Amino acid sequence: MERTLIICKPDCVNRMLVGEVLRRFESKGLRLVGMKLQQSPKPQVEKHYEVHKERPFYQSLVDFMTSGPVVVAVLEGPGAIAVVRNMLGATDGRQAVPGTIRGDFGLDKQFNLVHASDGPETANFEIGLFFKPDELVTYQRAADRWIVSA
Ligand code: FUP
Repeated sequence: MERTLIICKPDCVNRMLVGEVLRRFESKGLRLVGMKLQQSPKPQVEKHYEVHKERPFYQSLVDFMTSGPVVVAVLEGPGAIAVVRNMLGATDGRQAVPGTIRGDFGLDKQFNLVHASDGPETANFEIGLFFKPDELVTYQRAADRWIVSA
């Protein structure tokens, strides 16, 4: 089992696509283990995007990510990190393949709806940045769901 962090960005919340995005992940078989709506504090967003600090789009990205509420969530499932990244599609909505979230709903590189962790280390770091341990809930999947074989 793997966990990954997703952020439904301010454009996603503003366009009322949060339910659609979560529906896709849930339908795929990924389990929500943490979720909240928040107005992100600037230092948290700066830490989250620290790897892009020297990039020309960094300031604009931080401004965007603090411009309105976001929904942050942790999803769990086998191979969750790669599965979620594949379902998001390419960073730029113009290049993202139809069928992916960005491919179906976006036309922009910055307003690209959803963030998702890109590897196990990033996922650990990002989950710790946005959630306290007691905000994550572990529960058993029902045996009759037929999503993952034993
Ligand atoms: P992704 O992993 O697909 O979210 O994309 P990156 O890690 O390459 O970029 C992080 C965020 O920076 C993207 F979500 C959008 C933003 N970005 C820009 O705003 N402009 C760019 O030219 C590249 C990325």
